[in-house]
Amino acid sequence: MKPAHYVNGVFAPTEATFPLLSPVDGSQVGVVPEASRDVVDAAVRAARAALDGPWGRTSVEERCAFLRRIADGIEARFDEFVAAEVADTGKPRDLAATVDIPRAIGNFRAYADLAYGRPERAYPTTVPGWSGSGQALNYTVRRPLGVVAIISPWNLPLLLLTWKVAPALAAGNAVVAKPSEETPSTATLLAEVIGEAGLPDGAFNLVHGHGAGAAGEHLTSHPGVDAIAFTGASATGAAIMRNAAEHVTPLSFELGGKNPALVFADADLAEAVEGTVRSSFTHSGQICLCTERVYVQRPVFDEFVRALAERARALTGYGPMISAEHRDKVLSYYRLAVEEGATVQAGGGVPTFGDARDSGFYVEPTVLTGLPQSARAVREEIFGPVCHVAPFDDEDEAIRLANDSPYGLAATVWTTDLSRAHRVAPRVEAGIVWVNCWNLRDLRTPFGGVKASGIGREGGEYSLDFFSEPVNVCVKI
Ligand code: NAD
Ligand code: 6OD
Repeated sequence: MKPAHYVNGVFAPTEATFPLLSPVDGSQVGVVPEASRDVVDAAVRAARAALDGPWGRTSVEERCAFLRRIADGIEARFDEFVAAEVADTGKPRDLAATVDIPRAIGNFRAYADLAYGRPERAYPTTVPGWSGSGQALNYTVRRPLGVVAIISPWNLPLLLLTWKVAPALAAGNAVVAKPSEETPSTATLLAEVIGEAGLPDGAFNLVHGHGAGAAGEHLTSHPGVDAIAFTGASATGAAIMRNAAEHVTPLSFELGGKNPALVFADADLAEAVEGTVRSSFTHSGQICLCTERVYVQRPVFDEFVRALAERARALTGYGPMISAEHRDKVLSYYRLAVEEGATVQAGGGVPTFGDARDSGFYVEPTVLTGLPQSARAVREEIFGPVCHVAPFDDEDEAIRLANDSPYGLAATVWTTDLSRAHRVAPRVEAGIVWVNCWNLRDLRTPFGGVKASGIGREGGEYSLDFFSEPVNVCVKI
């Protein structure tokens, strides 16, 4: 399968390409087309025409049926999707087969259920002193926003793309999507499946290419785009926002994080250690929800650090960083942390395997201690398999440390004291707080961040709200 643009129901050839490298061994595994401004224009025009054509006249029942067919189509080609995701990202097959691809299928099924079952409100209104019945009925209908641009990152390529495509289509929008330049393959397979599902031409379009000064920027600054849903780095969000300001284009942003974990002395320590191994090192830390700051109550601090470092050193079978550039960024933070005074409790370098992976983009799972809260390695998102562990004395200090960050995406609280959990969770400045668990997802719940971690919420009805506009109708009775 060769990555290709998909515009108006057709895979479009392109002359400009760039190489696709395997993160596992650095070898070239393909080429990716780079969408010019003309290709982006054509995709936006096709999306607009779809809204004016059969797609714009579909009922919610018809759209939900399309979503279910797309889910079935991905499921029917499950192994192909898994292989493509593994090839692009280098992530362990197990992760792609149990998280990425099942969740992509789940996203379409969940939004088929949610959109179909969605009630709207009505308000019977009494108007005192009005002749006639003295009553009116206000009710709300929702209409799609129009042409929506969806821009997604490389870490969970299909999961995060479909997380937005499914509700956008369910709400009746026409989509122009641009996946990350690092991970074009499952998006291309998705376009094939969408074509096979019979979606009207132009309802879903796909363009590939880079972000700044390229396809991503052409798309998000396009005057024909009615809304932008973006997942990626906070700095990219700021750049997109500057372009979107020109046309006052509405946006939904899921951005970076520097997520804290709070481990109280009353926690089940073994569970907290295992939970932190998962939350810091799953997908080699390349998930926006991963824990990079761990605060541990002083009586159990030494024991926790010892156990976490031991588990980190024992990890095997982990995947690489997505690119040489990202590996270098993560390693630069490993070096910076040491310059800033960190003690390296585990990892801190590049592993050697004695095989082709030595040419890949791997870094070691790393546990640091000893940094002040002001250190850049404690404040800035690294997006690799690394966490810094620091002690705290009481609940107030734990909350103060957790909140002392420009970010506010997700937090994890480990305690066996239920009252404490309920006290602490709402005081943490984050969009999502997990207690004694991590990344346990229910797709109906609000998902997103505060501060530099995002704007708005997605998930369940929150996504359907973003991707539609309420229109109030007032009828005099
Ligand atoms: P990125 O911001 O570099 O790129 C994301 C997407 O934006 C890519 O498709 C890229 O081509 C495009 N892009 C880049 N510059 C652009 C521009 N100027 N205009 C338009 N599009 C542009 O992010 P990444 O490196 O792919 O992903 C890692 C980042 O994403 C991390 O910061 C991580 O925390 C964040 N992230 C957040 C969430 C969340 O749900 N909050 C989820 C996953 C990743
Ligand atoms: O689980 C999700 O719905 C979601 N949006 C996850 C984001 C992970 C960030 O890398």
